[in-house]
Amino acid sequence: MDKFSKNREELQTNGYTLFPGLISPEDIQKLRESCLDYFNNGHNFIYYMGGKTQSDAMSRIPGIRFLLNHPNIVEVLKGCIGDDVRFLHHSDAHLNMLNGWHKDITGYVQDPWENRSGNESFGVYKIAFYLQDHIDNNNGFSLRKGSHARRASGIGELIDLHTKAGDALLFDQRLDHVGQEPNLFERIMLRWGKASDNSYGILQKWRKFNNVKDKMSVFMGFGKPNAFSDEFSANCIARQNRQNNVNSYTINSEVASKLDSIGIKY
Ligand SMILES: O=C(O)CCC(=O)C(=O)O
Repeated sequence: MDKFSKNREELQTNGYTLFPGLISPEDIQKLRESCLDYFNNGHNFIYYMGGKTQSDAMSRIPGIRFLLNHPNIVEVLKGCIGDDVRFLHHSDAHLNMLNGWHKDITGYVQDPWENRSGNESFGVYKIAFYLQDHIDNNNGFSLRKGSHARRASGIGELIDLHTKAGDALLFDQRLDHVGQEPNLFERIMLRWGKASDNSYGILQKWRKFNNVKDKMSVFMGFGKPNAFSDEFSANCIARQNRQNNVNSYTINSEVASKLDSIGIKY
């Protein structure tokens, strides 16, 4: 038994594990300020699902990079995934994004349940930080317990996590999950504004009118050093490049040096 035995067991059995208060209120404040400043003044984000999103966020938003070599986060990643955990070049920051139930792995790894030669076992994870409390609302993260172990969707006990700012959630990217689901009005607006940012302004007014707090989050992808992770990483980089409207990706030098400093390969 070690400090993370229970978390590894939960990750394997339930597909997720939670670390309450892993980062401090000061860290949350720094993340909130950096993300808000970026989304209010940055030019590279895209309008997506009623909100704003930035792919490859670690390269684009310098103020959030401290997460990469944050001692508590590094300890959790190494303790749960392994000392040889890899950064998979995947990071996203979101503001007020809506979405529906999905498995993140869909479209990134051809068959995440197959037994690969060499007995490689799947191990592609996300670590997620919600930058506000979700204790009294259902707009944070909901999931189907154990659904990472099944190809079919929609199976497993429904859990609404109700995280607090500062909690970290580590989950298997095969897990069925959802953030804030759009209601009928929001669905109509999303459909109407699909090809543009037309719906953004109206949806933000709608949030204010209904007293729904802003929602921000930061996600990073890490995995075991194997072919599943390589496949995920390559497809994720391609998706990020498409969203960022660039043809190629090179790891940001500060991102690389932070990872080098704590011995995480990429
Ligand atoms: O919007 C959220 O809170 C969840 C985001 C999500 O599901 C994702 O990035 O895959």
